[in-house]
Amino acid sequence: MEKLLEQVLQERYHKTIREASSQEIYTALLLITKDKMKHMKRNEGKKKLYYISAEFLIGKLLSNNLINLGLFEETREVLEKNGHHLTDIEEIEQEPSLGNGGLGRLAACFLDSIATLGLNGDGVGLNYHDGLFRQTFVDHKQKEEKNPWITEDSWLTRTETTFQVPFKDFTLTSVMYDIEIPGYKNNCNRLHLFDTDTVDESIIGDGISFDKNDIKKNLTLFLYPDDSDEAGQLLRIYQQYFMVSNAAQLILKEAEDNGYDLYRLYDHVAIQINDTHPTMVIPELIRLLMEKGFNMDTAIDVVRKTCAYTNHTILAEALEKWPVAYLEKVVPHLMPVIRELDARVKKDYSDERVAIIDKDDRVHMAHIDIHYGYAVNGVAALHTEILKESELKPFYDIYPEKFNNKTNGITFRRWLKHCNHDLAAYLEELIGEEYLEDATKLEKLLDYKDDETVLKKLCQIKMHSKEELRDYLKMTQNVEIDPNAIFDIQIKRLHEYKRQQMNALYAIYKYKEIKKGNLPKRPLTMIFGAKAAPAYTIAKDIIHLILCLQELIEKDPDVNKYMKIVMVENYNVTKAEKLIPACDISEQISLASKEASGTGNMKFMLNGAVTLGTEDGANVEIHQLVGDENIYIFGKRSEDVIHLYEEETYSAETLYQEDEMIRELVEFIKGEELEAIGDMENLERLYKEIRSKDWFMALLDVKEYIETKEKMLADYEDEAAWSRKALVNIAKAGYFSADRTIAEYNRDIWKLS
Ligand code: NBG
Repeated sequence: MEKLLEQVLQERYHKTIREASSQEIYTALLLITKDKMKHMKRNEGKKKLYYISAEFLIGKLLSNNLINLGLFEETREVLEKNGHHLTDIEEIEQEPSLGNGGLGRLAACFLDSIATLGLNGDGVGLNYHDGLFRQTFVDHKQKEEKNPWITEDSWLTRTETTFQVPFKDFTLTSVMYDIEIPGYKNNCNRLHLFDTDTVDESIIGDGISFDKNDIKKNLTLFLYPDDSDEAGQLLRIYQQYFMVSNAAQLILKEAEDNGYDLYRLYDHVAIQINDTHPTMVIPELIRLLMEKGFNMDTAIDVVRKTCAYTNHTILAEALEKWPVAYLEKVVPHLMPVIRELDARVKKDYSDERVAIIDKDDRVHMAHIDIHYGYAVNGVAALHTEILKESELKPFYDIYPEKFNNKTNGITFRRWLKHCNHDLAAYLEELIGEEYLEDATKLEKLLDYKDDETVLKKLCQIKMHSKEELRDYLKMTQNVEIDPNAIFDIQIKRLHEYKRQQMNALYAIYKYKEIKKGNLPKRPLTMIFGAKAAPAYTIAKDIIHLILCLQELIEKDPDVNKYMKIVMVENYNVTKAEKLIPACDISEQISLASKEASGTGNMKFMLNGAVTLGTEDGANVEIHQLVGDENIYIFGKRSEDVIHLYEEETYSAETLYQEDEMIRELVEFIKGEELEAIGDMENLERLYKEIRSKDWFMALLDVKEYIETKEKMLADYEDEAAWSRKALVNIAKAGYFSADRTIAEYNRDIWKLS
């Protein structure tokens, strides 16, 4: 590495390693790594997976690529020797802004594991120039800015591959960009990101506003553009069709180039449809096969044996239903196929709930996937059960054999080895490096459960990570946090079902207690990180509440010694990598039944945080693995919650009226303390929402939540016992390796060699 780096820096900048700037070193390392990957062996096999996803939240790539290529340590040493730090070089890289939350990050972890397991599989998505958005806080409110991330030298490689994508009124020429995905000590796969040269970033005006009707110029500007009006919904359909038409054309081209028999496409191709965004790949493939001479029956049969669907949520709002009229406006050539798919379903099944086109003339995308794919999976055991027993029950009754569970996972290369260098190094010292390839080996750590030296050392490592986070937050946001405080962290998209508002009610409780003189033994630092969808008013009101509480507490000398709130700006993968190793308490407090899986919960556990959570998503499996001793569970169970929805008996107002403590907490939202800081319009709207609606039942669980958190804070004081909990969590995290998840997908669904 040293020679190469010297050489590239000389050629490009006429500088030595010592003389070069961080930017120059970053560029040189990028070029070197890219070139190495270009010449690496590809994963091959007679069958190939195409993982199609609207999001790939890949995070920064330099260090992870170096790790997977086995060059990380060496590079670090070379840099140190020459007066540089790899962490400074990492700062230069722009994080690709190609995802939103768990679903996108999962896709990225999966790409890493697919390559690591030596499987022949590529990702297919879109190259959004300005990503989701960059979040800033102005006057205690979220503001959205564009988030350009593509720099002159980047991980993207423009390829020669291009397709014609037909829409009703025009045809677009696509360009395929590739990002290399190296496996850990293994061959490379690729992520294909489609784009078009006509896109024009100069049409973006204030914030993230732009002309939604100018499709040629706006198509790949943003991920999830606002769809609260018709133009926005049409744009989403344009994006989705552009993504899947390119995918379908690429798949057929590669199959034909390999000389495969398209009538047996399913022997050579598996397509994973990641949530409903790529659903139109099904009618598009059918259409393209028919253009090649297939009859409808055969085309449907072949496609059905090729496509599999993953469901990531039971929230109705996220299950896409496009009006027929909109599809007619964008992709009229798909409608005959969709109508035929619908007619076949209606002929066989009279149950309206399984129809593709409903009586309001809307196309249910998930229904296409389930009828015309060969596998349907949920993302955690509980989630899959809920799909089978309630949300998708009518489908499960028809196709029990299609349903299966694939509990999510995370890549330990990024979420331990890279983000928590000290812990990874110590684990290596104790149990070797094997766990990076076989994560179940982490259980060897249990041998040290009662070893005082090990428990002490784990505490020291945590303390060091907390100090690093302190320095990082000082540098990036100019806030001061105290590493001796307990770090309680909730980082995830802002959504009422995730119940950040319940955590805010806890903050109010704590504030009031401290004001009353009930002082905690140790200070508490509550850290939040969350973006709210730009059109999701209540979510933005919750951010406003948290930011107001942050200031109230900060400015109150009676309180600020004992507690602190920090809302991290523009929460993203890079920030997660700094926050997770430093966490003591992992907040996983969604309303039971609503969080399909969660993957942050797994990352925290792996880094030795203890979960405070409901029996929801993968928390259930974490609980089973670590046992009652090593997790703090509270709140109503999913059966009870589902029952409450069915019976429509939940009343926030009753809880408010009947419980004085709840009433005081809720009243505080529009009380005089916050009035002095915040905007009453936002605070009152949120107050009303929680008091009279509370759709995700924060008031149902808030008291048990407060009690459980208080218990946890008390337990933290027994250092050895707490450290043992952390150790057990780390040791049991092996099950949540994405390598395990991917091995299961392959065994049960893809069947690649
Ligand atoms: C999210 C779920 C999470 C889950 C991820 C990955 C969507 C639509 N769903 O619980 O909310 O962990 O998917 O499966 O983003």
